[in-house]
Amino acid sequence: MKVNNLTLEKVAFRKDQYPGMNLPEIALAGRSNVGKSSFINTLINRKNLARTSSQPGKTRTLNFYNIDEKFRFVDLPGYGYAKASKKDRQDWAGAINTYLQNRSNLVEIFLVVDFRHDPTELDQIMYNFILENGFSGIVIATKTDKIKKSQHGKHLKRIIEALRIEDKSKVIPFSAQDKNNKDLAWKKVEEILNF
Ligand SMILES: Nc1nc2c(ncn2[C@@H]2O[C@H](COP(=O)(O)OP(=O)(O)O)[C@@H](O)[C@H]2O)c(=O)[nH]1
Ligand SMILES: [Mg+2]
Repeated sequence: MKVNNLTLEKVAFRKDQYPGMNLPEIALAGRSNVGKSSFINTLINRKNLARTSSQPGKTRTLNFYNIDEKFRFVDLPGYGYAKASKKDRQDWAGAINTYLQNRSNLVEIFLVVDFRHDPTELDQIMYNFILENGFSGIVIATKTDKIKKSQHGKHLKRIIEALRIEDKSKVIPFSAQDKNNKDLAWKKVEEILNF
């Protein structure tokens, strides 16, 4: 898909700050620092529209990116930040729940995991939560550039097993660094949006 115009349409702390439900939305969930913002930047060919950070735990907001007035990527707050307090975790769960329960235009949630490591317990919980909410469960396994090609098969298999994924085509190994599978990721997006 060719993208002409994109904006960070809204940064929302609360429900009353969400944009209208006039466009379909694809949300990105995952551990903080896993590469959610980088995934968005790569797909839309921007260096840093979606703010990336080497400091984990930074994004506390829901960021709505408007792509050509056709759809939105929604960068959800990350989880699993080691220094998160109990209140942080409650705030996080509240923010995610509020979004999910109030968004009839949400068409899919991509779970972003780290290709290098086995999915964490929180990844597994999030994945089940995504499936329970009726989404198909697309997984973006990012940072493949950090692993030797000869080891890719092994890492992919471990992710599929840990998340108990039946349909292998649901996992997209990805890299924001070398753009591995950028086209495939776009294809998925277009498929989901019926473009
Ligand atoms: N090598 C490599 N680094 C990445 C990749 N994706 C993200 N990063 C780095 O990981 C860090 C966190 O990325 P970010 O997109 O901010 O993660 P977020 O918290 O999930 O939004 C940043 O330093 C990125 O440059 C990737 O595919 N390959
Ligand atoms: Mg981010």
